[in-house]
Amino acid sequence: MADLIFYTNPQSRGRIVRWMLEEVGQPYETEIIAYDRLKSPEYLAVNPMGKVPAIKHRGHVVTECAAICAYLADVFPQAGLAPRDDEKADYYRWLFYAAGPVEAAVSNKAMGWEPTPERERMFGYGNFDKVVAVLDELFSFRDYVCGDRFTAADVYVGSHIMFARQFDLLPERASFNRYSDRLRARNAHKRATEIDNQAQAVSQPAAPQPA
Ligand SMILES: N[C@@H](CCC(=O)N[C@@H](CS)C(=O)NCC(=O)O)C(=O)O
Repeated sequence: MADLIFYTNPQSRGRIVRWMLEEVGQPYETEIIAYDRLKSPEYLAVNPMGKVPAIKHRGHVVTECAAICAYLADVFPQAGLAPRDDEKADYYRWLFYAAGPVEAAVSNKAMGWEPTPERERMFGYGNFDKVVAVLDELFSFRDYVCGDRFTAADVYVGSHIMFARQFDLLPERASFNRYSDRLRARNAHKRATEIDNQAQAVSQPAAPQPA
């Protein structure tokens, strides 16, 4: 069995972890889990949430994309994706900001729901417009989460911005476009996209055309 196993489905947030794995550049084995197998006893033994992605590294399971990105950056320091001491404040701050407020604000908005102004204080993200404005300001003044250097936090924060923009769940901003272009230009991002697109094509072959 490989040291590092990646459980994913190409049509999922697993794409975030695929990109991270390609950035890390260590060998890994992929197990594609079809959506109808996510709640099987075998997969629930890996992730009791029955969700992808997950990784198993030397027998230890890690779930949650943000945790997986941070874990891989830590255990493979040679990839240079973990933060230096002077980058840790930004790294953790924005990684958790994306996993908490951004994820909640975007998914609630996608469902057509927002807290009323009186209830905003109960929600970790306050309101969607505020979350967008804070992200926009962040990337208006820096190239990457930690300033001028790409880290694992960019894989996660950048994926949220790119996925949300792709489905029009975030408004267009020049800062988001510049940041996304910078990230899409990375070889590891291109490789990861290609691998997952191919896996998706295999799992969903085109319907036969009528004669
Ligand atoms: N908080 C998790 C979310 C994982 C998640 O929701 N995965 C979705 C696909 S994007 C899934 O497995 N859905 C299948 C299901 O819930 O049955 C993470 O960040 O990894």
